Amino acid sequence: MSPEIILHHLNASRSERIFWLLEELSLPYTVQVHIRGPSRTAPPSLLKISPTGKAPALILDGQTLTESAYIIYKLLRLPDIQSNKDRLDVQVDSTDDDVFWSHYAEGSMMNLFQASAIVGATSNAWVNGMVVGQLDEGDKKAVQGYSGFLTTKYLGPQMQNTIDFAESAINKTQHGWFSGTDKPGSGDFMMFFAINSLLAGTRAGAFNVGDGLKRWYKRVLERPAAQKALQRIKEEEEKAKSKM
Ligand SMILES: N[C@@H](CCC(=O)N[C@@H](CS)C(=O)NCC(=O)O)C(=O)O
Repeated sequence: MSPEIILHHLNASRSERIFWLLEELSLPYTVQVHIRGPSRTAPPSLLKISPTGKAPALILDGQTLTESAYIIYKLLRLPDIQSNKDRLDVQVDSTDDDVFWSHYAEGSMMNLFQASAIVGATSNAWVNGMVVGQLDEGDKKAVQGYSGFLTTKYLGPQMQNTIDFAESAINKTQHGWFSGTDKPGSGDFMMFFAINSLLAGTRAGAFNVGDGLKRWYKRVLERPAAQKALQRIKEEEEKAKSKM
């Protein structure tokens, strides 16, 4: 019997990773969408579900799971998945490469990506008078100058380095998956969010993404499970927005 799964999703978030994996595993799931507020943070409804107030959160047979890498680990450890692992087109048992790329995705890429997004959003809010009231022109220039320095001179080059490192690594793989095998594994699911944002999301065109990562992304999007995942995200978000 399939476990009962509820995925708590925040629009434009790391939950994308979990949609893709759930579709690959053909596990039925329901979705609860939480829509970001004007400040781009999660609404209080997510904090009622998840102790961290962050997405994704997954309720698996009544147990609340957070941290996307842990959610992926728990889904891949489900007894039905373990007993079917040879028939699935997913690297179910994590390889060393999967573990490496899962850590890299969050610990090296996303921490810089997120820092840059936060600097961008908060400096705009300051300049627009939403934090300490209206600023005079000199203060606006100072906020813009410092945030511009942080995003373009400090965080930007480091973000580009993380992309270049992933590019060089994917080009060295035999099969073109971060798992190092001929199937996508936890490392691939974890890397999906950053690469999707670089090629089709909020960061599209902002960084130099090489052909190796573009090929990886194309291979992901050719998979029926990834297509179903993106379609489901779109439909669930539209349904939630229409009820607001
Ligand atoms: N390391 C966590 C990060 C979770 C996280 O930061 N999620 C973001 C969305 S991508 C979030 O919920 N942001 C809303 C907020 O911070 O208010 C994971 O991989 O699940």
